[in-house]
Amino acid sequence: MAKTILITGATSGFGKACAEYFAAQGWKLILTGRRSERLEQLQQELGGTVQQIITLDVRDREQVFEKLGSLENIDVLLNNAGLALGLEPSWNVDIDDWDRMVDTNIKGLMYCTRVLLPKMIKRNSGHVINIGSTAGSWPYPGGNTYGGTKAFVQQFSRNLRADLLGSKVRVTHLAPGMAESEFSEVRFKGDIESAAKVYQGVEALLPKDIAETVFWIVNRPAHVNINAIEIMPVDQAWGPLAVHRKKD
Ligand code: NDP
Ligand code: 8X3
Repeated sequence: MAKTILITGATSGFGKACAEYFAAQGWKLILTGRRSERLEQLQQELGGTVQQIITLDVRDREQVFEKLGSLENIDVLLNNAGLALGLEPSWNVDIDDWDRMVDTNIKGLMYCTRVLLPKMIKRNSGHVINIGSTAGSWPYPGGNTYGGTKAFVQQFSRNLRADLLGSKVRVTHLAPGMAESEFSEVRFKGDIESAAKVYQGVEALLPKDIAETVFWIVNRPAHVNINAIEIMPVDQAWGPLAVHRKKD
């Protein structure tokens, strides 16, 4: 029987690529995001595999519980909706940006997980995949709260596993590095030039790379839990620790 995946943030980037990939493999989809017109377009493109589209802002707790609370038989929850805003040093950031990242990347992911987990526990089956980031493990200037939110995703995923021991519900933390999507356009608030510079001369990951990885994760045998995967483009690696030297 076809399985069902619920994707948050299906209107762009990783979420959209996952919708397309899973649809092509015969999965049933529940697609969510704030931009209804994009969800409708995706539904038209993917046809009958789309069970439902749900316009949803994951930051709105009431909305999440109201719109997702009655869903049954979700095999996979892909907690993907998220964003980075700005690359300013912490003493100079717009505090509203920090709030939005916390509300989306942390609280939104918590709400979606909390509303769907009880039914997974009841069925003794299900899989929660949380999209983190290399920024959750590896600091960089301007990563401040974005990296902090993704560190939350990593530890929350581990703690979920601890809670779920004894059930057959699986949890995976997937942490990508640089990937070309609308991510940088959002980070730089529509400044397309700055966004394009991020990927200049680099063969970045593509959303499809993430979709293929998610598909692999969910298709491991039922007794296997992939705890965590970190994935980067070959063109990206860690730098040495930074040292500040006096100019004298
Ligand atoms: P995109 O900007 O292309 O997609 C982000 C998606 O998140 C959109 O579908 C957007 O939908 C959704 N979203 C954002 N805010 C909300 C909200 N409040 N409620 C519901 N949906 C929301 O970026 P990516 O595909 O690259 O990002 C997906 C995830 O991957 C994010 O969590 C990001 O942090 C993470 N990531 C990205 C990397 C990259 O380099 N691209 C690397 C590592 C991790 P809509 O606007 O319609 O609501
Ligand atoms: C996105 C990757 O390096 O821009 O999470 O933070 S990075």
